[in-house]
Amino acid sequence: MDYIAEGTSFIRPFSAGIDLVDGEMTDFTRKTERRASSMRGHYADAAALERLVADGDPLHYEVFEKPVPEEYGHLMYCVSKLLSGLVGDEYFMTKGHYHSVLRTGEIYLCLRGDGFMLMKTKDGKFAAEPMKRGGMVYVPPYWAHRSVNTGSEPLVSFCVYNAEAGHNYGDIETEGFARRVLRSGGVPVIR
Ligand code: PAN
Ligand code: ZN
Repeated sequence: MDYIAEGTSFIRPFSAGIDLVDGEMTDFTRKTERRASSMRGHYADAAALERLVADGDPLHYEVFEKPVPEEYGHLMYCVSKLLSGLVGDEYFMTKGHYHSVLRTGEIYLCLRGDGFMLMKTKDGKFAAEPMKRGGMVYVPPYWAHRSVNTGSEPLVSFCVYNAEAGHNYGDIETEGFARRVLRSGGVPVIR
């Protein structure tokens, strides 16, 4: 097998199932759950978040994966399911992250729901793209990304990114995002 590149494992092809109604990977081998208590420090209204934690600590989102080797050449992919809800006036959202290998991008294909992808760079650029069923969002290299569910049903996406990317959550914990998505007059406003 001298055609196998150094640093890129050879694996057998495989397939995965996605339940498009429930927005879940049906044969996942890893599931990450984030509840209200995992989201401390991210929402503007910390007291509202603590009330949610005390009131059953509801699920905010789940990420379903059948991971591949975290190496150059492989493509990691997942199904991300962000539930509908509010923390104070702020819509449920993901923690958000930069990729540890900053020069790696990502594609999100939205399968269900309504929301936004918020994106930011280290030097202060900001962007927001709508997410809705059938819409694709391209997250270029260097852009941190966070999804926000502004609808009444789960916001579900299929994500694909370089498998060696890694996730840097720490910088977002300290920097935050310049803008938030809030419900104002019953509709989402980015400010
Ligand atoms: C996605 C995210 C997923 C959850 O798969 O990991 O939506 O968001 P957080 O990772 O910010 O908690 C992705 O962007 N992977 O790179
Ligand atoms: Zn990512």
